[in-house]
Amino acid sequence: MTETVESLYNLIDGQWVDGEDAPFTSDSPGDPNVVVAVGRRASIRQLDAAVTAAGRSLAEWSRLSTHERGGVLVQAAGVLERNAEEWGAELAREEGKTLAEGIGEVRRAAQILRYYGADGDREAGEVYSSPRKGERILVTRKPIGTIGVITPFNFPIAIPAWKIAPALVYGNTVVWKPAGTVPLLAFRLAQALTEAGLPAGVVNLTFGDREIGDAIVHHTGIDAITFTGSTGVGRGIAAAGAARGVLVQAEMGGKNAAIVLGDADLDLAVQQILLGAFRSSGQKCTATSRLVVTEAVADELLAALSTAAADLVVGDPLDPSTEMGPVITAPARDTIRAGILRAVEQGATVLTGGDQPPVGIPEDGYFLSPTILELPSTDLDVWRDELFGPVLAVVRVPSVSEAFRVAGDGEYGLSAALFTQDLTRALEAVDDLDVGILHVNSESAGADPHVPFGGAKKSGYGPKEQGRSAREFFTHTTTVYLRGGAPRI
Ligand code: UN1
Repeated sequence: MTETVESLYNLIDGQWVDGEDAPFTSDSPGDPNVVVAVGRRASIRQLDAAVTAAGRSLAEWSRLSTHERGGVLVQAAGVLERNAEEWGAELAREEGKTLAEGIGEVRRAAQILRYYGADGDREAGEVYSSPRKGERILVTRKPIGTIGVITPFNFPIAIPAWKIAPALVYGNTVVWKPAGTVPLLAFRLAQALTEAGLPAGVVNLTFGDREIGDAIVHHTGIDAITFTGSTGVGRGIAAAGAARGVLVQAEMGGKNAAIVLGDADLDLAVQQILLGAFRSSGQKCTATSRLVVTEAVADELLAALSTAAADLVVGDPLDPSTEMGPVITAPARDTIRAGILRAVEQGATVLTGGDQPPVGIPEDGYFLSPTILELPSTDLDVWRDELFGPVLAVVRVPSVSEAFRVAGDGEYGLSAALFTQDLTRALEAVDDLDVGILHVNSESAGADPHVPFGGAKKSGYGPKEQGRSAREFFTHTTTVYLRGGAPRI
């Protein structure tokens, strides 16, 4: 990995161009004095040019076969794989997750590109019988048009890949605004796609803040919007899309519970809950931020979990021995600290961690300690509010039915992790928990590209992501009544 400051450019109509708006710098949350990359934001005029280019390139791109489009994605996967170590280190430096997670994420993005690259080999629609003799009814899929893609900081390359890859393979074109905190990794993905031979204008990358995001959402040349990020912003985009009559896919918050029943394998539960709650410093929409434990095993589980959390090595994300890096920004750190303090004021007991950074950590970075809070009831704000940090709120419950009830309490329903060895209980949870993703005996985070990803209740809006759901969102259907002329008598 180089220590040089990278200069970044917007990608508009196949050209790498300097933005016409204000300059930006990307710093390292582990040491904000380190500048990772610099560039300039796109102007509204440039955003307009990006949308025009995406619209213009649509005809040619959508007319290629899915094999040709998929071939570009597979090539781009190869570029990511070749650069995984270097770009993974850049990811750790720019976003703050550990080196292993950074490299893992670049490889995951490659896997996503490969998966969608092969999607041309899968079924392209359906064939139905007809009530009329000599006729078949086909349902074929077509691209929607130009997709506005707005992505968050926490998976700076995997989430863009899992939105852009299906958009492209189904024949759409893209105008993409990444989170302002992780421009370097966005630039890397755009580089990989261009190096793989993506035609000019098919993916346009525009750096910017809220103004560029709003311009994408409201632009009449944008035919659908896919967004991952905060609930407030997602709902605004959903409303704006509805007003324009365009589809929105919004993947938003979560307040995901791990539920540990009396018969659970407690060693496994501790190990998995640690991963779910503290990997990426808890900055995943799928992170475990609630723990519901039945009384019978509560003391044993909490003692083991608190010790293990306190032992996690917090520090420089680029040091291979680090197990948890910083959070993304100073305001994020301050919000999380305030949330911890408020929980304590409202009666929570700190089992480990707390609002102070761990000792011996560079004070400049945005570090927090892995924190576990035991709550006297579910009335505390920390039970409901998504803090998006390394904070796990715990309640004890007397029974399995109460466990399921409190785990699902509130407006979110993204994922849950159930720890039990009883298949009957696991099947009850499938019915009783109103979540989009249920893990039985594994952590609440994690997602494979071939199966639907998204939440129940207010965690998501519109069609889910991934697998066949991605096809639902990124295509529309034409129903073809097909007859070969007069039926034979
Ligand atoms: C994962 O759990 O590995 O923003 C992926 C997020 C989700 C992706 C989670 N959209 O955290």
